[in-house]
Amino acid sequence: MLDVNHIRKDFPILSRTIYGKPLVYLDNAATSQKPKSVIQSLVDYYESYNSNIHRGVHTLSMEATDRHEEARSKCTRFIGAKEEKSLIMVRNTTEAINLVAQTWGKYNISEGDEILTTHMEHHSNLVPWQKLAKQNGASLKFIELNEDGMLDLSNINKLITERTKLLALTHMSNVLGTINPVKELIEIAHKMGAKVLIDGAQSVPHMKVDVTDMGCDFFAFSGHKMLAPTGIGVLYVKPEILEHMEPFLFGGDMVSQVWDDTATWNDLPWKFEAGTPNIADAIALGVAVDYLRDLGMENIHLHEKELTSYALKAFSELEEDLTLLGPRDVERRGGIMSFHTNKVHPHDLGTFLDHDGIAVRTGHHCAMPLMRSLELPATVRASFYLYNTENEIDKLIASLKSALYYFSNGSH
Ligand code: C6P
Repeated sequence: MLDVNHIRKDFPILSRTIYGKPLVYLDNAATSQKPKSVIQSLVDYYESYNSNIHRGVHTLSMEATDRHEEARSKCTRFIGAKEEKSLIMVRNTTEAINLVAQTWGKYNISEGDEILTTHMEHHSNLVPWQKLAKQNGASLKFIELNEDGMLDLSNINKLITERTKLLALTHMSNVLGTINPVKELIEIAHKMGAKVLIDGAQSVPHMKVDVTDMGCDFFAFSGHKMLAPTGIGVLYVKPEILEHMEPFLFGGDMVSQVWDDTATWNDLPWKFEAGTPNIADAIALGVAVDYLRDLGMENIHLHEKELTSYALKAFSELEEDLTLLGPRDVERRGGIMSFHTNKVHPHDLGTFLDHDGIAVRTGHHCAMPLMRSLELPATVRASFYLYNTENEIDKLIASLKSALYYFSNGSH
């Protein structure tokens, strides 16, 4: 089990107050807070060994190169990949998915082909495929959702056909919290000869992920949702696919030999890392991975499951006024609670909560097609992480109760 009181001391921001109240940070699906060790690793880099990597023979450059590549190794082990060279350091999940669309996708998806996705995707796992489909004359198909916010797989064998070249699927929904049966779907897709991309932005920070066991072809995630800084993320590609992929961006560091009119490419994975990378943040991602591994992903997942069960029960008290989205079964969902009420606009509710020190996200959560299918303009979303407590959920519920009272009766 996690010693949450102890853990909270590692996160300086958690001792902040907002409007004189202790911060209750429940916007972890947007970005997580950072522990001291991660923040200190940035200071250490800039104070002690700041330099460019893969270029210098001097000590600073070699130290920075070693630490950068060590971060890649840590991420490789963390997601159960077999080889370091199958991990490309990118800015975030969005860039990772665009890379796949404009390299593998550009050359492997053609006129008449189909890309299968779902109606619970973040725009990052939809818009790049829309663009590619238009570019190459392919079409998009969607797996619909059932009433509980889970994928309706009743007709999956009809949806995945020999025309399907790619299944692009989120591991965990950033709106509904739904955890999708990715392994099962990967098996079905592979039987039909389709490749599978998993958007792991919301899963990697919260549960043990093993891309080898899962069997996916592409897997993307962002550092900033898992204790690391913004601006660093990872794309995993199965080595046998990566070997045959064309580069994404062109320039320094991704080349081997350059002549006036042509060039050859660097070894993997650097072939996909053009220009000076985000060195400090990559190293800090390695430190974030250390922090998560030390706590144990199983323990983190268990803690969040307990918080989710607690929250589901607490929300059931407000059932008459608030509608909660997503599955009720904690085995099928993570700690993301989206809700709405016809009494208050989500933005007003979010502002009210903020005045009680509670940070939540309001809006469409970059999932407009999902919102449209639910016929909702927006929701309020509270999302948990390893440092959250049941007491903070109590505060959320108390604040929601007073908001509902305030907006119905006009006083606090
Ligand atoms: N979702 C949220 O508040 P980036 O922005 O590239 O780091 O991550 C994009 C992304 C992709 N997939 C899923 C499932 C996501 O949740 C996100 C980011 C944040 O829900 C910011 S919009």
